Amino acid sequence: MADTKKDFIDQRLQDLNNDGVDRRGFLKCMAWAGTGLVWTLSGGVPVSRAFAKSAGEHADKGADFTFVQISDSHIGFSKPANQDVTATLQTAINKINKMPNKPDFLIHTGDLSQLSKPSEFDTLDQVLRGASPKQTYFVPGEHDMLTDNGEQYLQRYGKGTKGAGWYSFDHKGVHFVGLVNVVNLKAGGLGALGHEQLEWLEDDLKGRSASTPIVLFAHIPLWTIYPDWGWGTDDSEQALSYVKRFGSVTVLNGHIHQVMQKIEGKVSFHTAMSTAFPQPAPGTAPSAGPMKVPADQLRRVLGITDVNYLVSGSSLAIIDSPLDSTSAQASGNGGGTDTAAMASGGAATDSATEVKIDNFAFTPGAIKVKPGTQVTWINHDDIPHTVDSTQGKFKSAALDTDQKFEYRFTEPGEYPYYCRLHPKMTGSIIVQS
Ligand SMILES: [Cu+2]
Repeated sequence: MADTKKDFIDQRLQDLNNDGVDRRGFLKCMAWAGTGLVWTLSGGVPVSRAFAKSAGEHADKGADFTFVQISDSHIGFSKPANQDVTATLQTAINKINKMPNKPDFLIHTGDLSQLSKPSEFDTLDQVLRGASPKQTYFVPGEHDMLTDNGEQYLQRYGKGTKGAGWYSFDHKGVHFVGLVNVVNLKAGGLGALGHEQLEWLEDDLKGRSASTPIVLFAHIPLWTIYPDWGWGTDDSEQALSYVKRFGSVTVLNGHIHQVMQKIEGKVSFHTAMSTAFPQPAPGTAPSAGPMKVPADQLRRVLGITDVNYLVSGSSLAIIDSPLDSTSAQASGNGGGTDTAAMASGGAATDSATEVKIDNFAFTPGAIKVKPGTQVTWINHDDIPHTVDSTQGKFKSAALDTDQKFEYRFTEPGEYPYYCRLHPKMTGSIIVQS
């Protein structure tokens, strides 16, 4: 595992050093400072770029239309990584409003809120009401489904959608599909679309001409970026098989709070930055999670104050020094446990009754207890987690920082559990007399 991580980082550094020259089928990670992605469609082919440094530069001459992707606003988050996420979202909207060519609409790729609270959704709505594009298309992130399995999200943002909120629409000859991959996640797995949605997608695309440009968007990446951190979707291969025959396919995601891009044949994959806080690059920290950077750097990793950009062909190019963003990570999510060691460790033999949730892991991962023991889980992360029995025997609410969940085990047996928001997080309680 450590070697894979090291290879990945080596590969990444090599990519960053190759002057942004893109190669087909080559995974490419970019330290890109931009808070939203502007998509320009010319002749049906989407071209992305970061916000212009000053309005008037690169004014999208001759474009069919433009739209802007924003993501991961996490309204309600107030931890050290960014204590005012509403202000940084507002800055993003201000920039959008100053664009010389007004975008036709916005796409928000999920994690609108931090804890699915009505007040958080209200704040988001209020900020978006000030955006010059009056239409925003949403898909939910796992943070938008915390309290009620997404019912409130559907009421507010999912009118006329199917299932957990998936839908499609056409705009000036381009077919857009919003997909939901954050519900019914299985222990140990990644994001998932599920059978019903896949059937619907196949049907939705069936009658369309192969020359129709297709844009798919979802919260969790629809390509495998880093499975150790759950950055991928279990059944995305099947979804992508339905778009193979199309001449131009663009896949947009959020969730990982940094920009990555991959081009595979006629399909190009892009992730967007967060308007709220950055996350570490894959494998460069003990876990995913909010990354604290020095205050004077925050707006740079969110890309608000000083965005430069280059357009090369249909791909984004690195527009800020990647070494700067690497050094910012050094002050990040450190001080954590060694997840690799933990994953390989067996059951602890003591009768500990407390399980820590830290750096996206349950510690200890497995414990043995006597019947009648009450086990307490405490979340030490800046991100909510849950404790869900894989066998349906217990289920916590979303636990915010420092919140606890307790469960008393009476019957001998093995009780595996996981976090339903981050199903890669698993643990087990073994009850033995
Ligand atoms: Cu979790």
